[in-house]
Amino acid sequence: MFVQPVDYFLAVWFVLAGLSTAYVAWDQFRNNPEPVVMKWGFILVTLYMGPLGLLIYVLADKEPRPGEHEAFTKPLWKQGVGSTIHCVAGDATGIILAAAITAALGLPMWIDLIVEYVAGFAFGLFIFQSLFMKSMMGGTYWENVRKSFMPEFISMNFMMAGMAPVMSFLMMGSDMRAMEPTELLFWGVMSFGVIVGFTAAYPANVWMVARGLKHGLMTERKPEFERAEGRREPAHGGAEAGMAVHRQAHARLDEHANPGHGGPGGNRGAGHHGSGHGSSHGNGGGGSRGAHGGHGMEPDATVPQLAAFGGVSVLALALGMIAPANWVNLTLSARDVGGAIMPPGMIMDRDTPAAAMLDMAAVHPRLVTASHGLEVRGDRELEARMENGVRVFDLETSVIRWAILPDVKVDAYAINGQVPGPRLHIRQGDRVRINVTNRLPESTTIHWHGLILPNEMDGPGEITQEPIPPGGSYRYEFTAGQSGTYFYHSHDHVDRQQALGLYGALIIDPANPQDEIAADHDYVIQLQEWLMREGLTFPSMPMDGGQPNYFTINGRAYPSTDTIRMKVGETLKVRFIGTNNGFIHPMHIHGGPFEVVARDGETIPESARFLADTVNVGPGQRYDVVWQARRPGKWLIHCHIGHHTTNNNVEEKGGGGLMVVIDVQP
Ligand SMILES: [Cu+2]
Repeated sequence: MFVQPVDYFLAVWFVLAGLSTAYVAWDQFRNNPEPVVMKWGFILVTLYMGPLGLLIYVLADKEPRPGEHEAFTKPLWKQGVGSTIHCVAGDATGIILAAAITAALGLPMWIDLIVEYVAGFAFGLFIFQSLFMKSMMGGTYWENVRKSFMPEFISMNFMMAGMAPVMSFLMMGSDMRAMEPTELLFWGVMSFGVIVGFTAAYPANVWMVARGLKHGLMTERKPEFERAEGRREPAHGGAEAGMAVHRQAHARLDEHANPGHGGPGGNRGAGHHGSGHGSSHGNGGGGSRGAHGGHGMEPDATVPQLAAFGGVSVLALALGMIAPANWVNLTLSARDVGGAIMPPGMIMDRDTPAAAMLDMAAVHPRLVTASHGLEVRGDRELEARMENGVRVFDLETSVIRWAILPDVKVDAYAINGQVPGPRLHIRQGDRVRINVTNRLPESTTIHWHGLILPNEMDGPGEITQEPIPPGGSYRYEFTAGQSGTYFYHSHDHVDRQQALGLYGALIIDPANPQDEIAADHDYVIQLQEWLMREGLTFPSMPMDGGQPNYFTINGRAYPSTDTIRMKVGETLKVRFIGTNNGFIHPMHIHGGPFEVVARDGETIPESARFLADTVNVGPGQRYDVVWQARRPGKWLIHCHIGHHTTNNNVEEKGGGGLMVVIDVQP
């Protein structure tokens, strides 16, 4: 799914890769005189490396003009490319197939890497390299497997030394959609890994071609007369056709009298192996000693050289496979964290458990079922339905897109499609039943904060009840014996769910209306922090990478918060509710002190009430305060932590976030 800029980039990349591959395939089979295995090598590598594969093909292998392939492909660097191509074509195919399968099976990343190495090596050795050798060199299949083993081992080690760290760091990086084969990002990581692997394996391949250990590029033509007659396939068997190819190639090369060839020994290996199987450029080089025209190569690498190169390749492989485990948790699998997108600043190390990652992961945009602008308010009072004297409320959780500012929308966990959830307004002594249906991608529960009720109605997941699974529901029922300012919130994965919006006000009027501390205006303030980066919403929490950058009162950030309108002399009861999840907000009112009349739903006896102008509203706390409008003008209610009155660290219209204006008329 397209949720990040990289997704669009990758879509373009893979279209280009498709076009590049189509061109290489077309050109290989129509114009390029080389063995079929080599044609497929370039086609596969172009599929994996996209436009880069095409570039390599055109620069190193595509016959520039008819008859020039032999001379064109002779330089050692191109022979090295050819050798790397048939290594990468086999190895990468094995690695990518293994990666897709292990991801689907849900194996831990470190096992993935080992399976990928084995599969890549096997694919390269048994299929690509040995079949390739056999078609070029003749001999039995197992002879070729034996001869290919050491070159393939060295090449594969370097290939994986480059590819493994790319996979480890990017798959267990910040966007773990890279672990899901259903995501473009997975294939993008594979492509990038192949490019890095190709680069890492190339120097070794150049050396091995030069030493006659591996083949590079070759030319294979149909005899002239057959092409002239327009016949697609040689009518006669391999040996005779091979002879014809041989003669013709040599004839061409003589005509071209390539002056650039045969520097002092530099092309020796390429020249040597070319002449060795007699299908290409062959014996022009002064240093060439292999003009015998028979099958097989005669490697001139010494045992110490091979041992040293092999040893270093093993070290490189070990480093590439093991070193990333120092930084990222390679014990996790696609099933543990696949698809999770982490907040940019989250510190993830080799010990970070999958549950921590899932807790902090972004709300996936594909889960959003509705999108609302500023015209839809949160905290709307929910009408009860009467059933046999019981007040019945239906609550339903879901993922919505919610506007906190005109141009900022968060992906929130909502109750009845609003943030905060609907206000439940009841009277002391009411019997209430609340049916909660869960439409979230994860389980949830609801806790009735501060209420005295039967234990099984209290809500803590796995403690008093089984969490409500996605699609499930639970019936809460109790009699409200208390009165005052309360609230409800999720009590399952609270760290994540409440921080994404699962809470709402529960206002209980006293049974005796005389017990209500009266004011001319009554305003509820529910606080919340948000973390939004790169278009994605993460649950904010007091943890690295979880620090919030938006703050809301009743689901809106200033200047989109309400304005409270009143007249001089009138009183305003503000009910602060600590729906904030991980942060404390010293809430302050301008224009003179207020009287604190209730705390946590409990009315404070008259003699103990006190004046203040700031109260620390910690998570879960409630303060009812009564403020009198003494003078006309615009007076603020705001959090006294400066950062909490900004929107993404920016002040607009005098502030942001946790700020409400009281507009007092004379
Ligand atoms: Cu604050």
